[in-house]
Amino acid sequence: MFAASSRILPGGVNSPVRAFKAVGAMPVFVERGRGAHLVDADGHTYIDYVMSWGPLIHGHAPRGLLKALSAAAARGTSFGAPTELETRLARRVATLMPSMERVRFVSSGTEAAMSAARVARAATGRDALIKFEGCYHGHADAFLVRAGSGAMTLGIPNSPGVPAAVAAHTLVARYNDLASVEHVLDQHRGTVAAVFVEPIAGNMGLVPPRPGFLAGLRTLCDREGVLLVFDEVISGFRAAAGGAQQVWNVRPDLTCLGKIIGGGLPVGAYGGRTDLMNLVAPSGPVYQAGTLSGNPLAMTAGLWSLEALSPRLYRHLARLGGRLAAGLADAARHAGVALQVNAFGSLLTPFFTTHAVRDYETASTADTSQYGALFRSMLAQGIYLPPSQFEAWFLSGAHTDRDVDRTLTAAARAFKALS
Ligand code: KE4
Repeated sequence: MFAASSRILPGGVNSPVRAFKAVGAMPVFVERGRGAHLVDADGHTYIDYVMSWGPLIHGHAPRGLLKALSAAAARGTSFGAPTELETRLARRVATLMPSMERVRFVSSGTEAAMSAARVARAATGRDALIKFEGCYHGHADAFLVRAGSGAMTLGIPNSPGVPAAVAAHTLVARYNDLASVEHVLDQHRGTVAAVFVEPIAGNMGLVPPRPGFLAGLRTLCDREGVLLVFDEVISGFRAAAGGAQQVWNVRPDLTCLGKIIGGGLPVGAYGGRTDLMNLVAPSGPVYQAGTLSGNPLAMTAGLWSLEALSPRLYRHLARLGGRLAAGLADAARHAGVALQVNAFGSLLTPFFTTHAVRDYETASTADTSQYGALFRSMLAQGIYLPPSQFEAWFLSGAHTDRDVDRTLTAAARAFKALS
């Protein structure tokens, strides 16, 4: 299958990280997903910790979602006209994230971030954006500057094809380092439209914000008349029902969403302050549009997913995530393998390094060949991990204690072979 796909698709895949280049293995072709498990084209079953890179907080193919989707599909797949579903999902988003007073749906996190950048530039009349080294906000030109995720994994954080004139407006600071942000703001006073941040960084591997970092960004932005944009494509509805902004009680001016908001179908969203979002066409002059924006099937999947969120789900995710993170650290210690496990709720990344991982620089000290060896050993034992040291592992409501036990047993075996 990979040979056939490689003859027609660049690298044989439709998103780089899926090609397993960074972990020295042949990509798995999936036949189906069920709960927390994947079944590949050869009939092998895996416990899945990619979960489509985050959207599937309820696991693969939940019965209620399939029922809602088949009923929606019977009414038609797309109209290019408003449906009441879009209003209902926007209201649900605004209830969970009160900072999102107005919401616009798009079809990916990339579209959400690039549109939020356009609104921020229009609202402030300024061109520069500040992002953090190792953070990833999708593949729009402005954000492919020292980007994380697949760009970091493949060692192309600054992609060819991005005009120097565009990259020049993207300024880069160090994650978890307010002084670095202050320095950039001092050097570029009056020219910065917005600071874009993953409030919990997931694209250099998982790096939670240090105490005071997010509140510090809010203070600096207020002082400089700069907009604060939270990219909650990963953390939204995952860190908590109200995302990272609820956990740390910091109110951004704009928020970007994706993944969970679509329940596995293509949905992104951006939104925030009414005065800013009223700039968006047709209520204002900032143009942004999309054939499949607000698609009824995607809205149905998003509604089902957000309505199925519950305190019990977050307790389950926190407990299992905690068990998995602690168990990995224990297993590595017993095997004498240097491992730092960063974790937050149902997100985690084990870094093969002795350094505490707080930013891109410390994440880069991780031994990616050891991660590759872990990946291959776990895959052979029926555990499907993110195929990159610089990604987060995702749990879902469908994962069980038995899945975590099996994963830890397999990890102990993998670490022993590494030591
Ligand atoms: P999409 O365009 O892929 O829907 O979203 C881009 C994006 C924006 N912001 C954050 C914080 C993100 O994590 C992402 C996408 N995440 C990656 C995985 N880290 C998607 C996986 C892939 O690129 O195949």
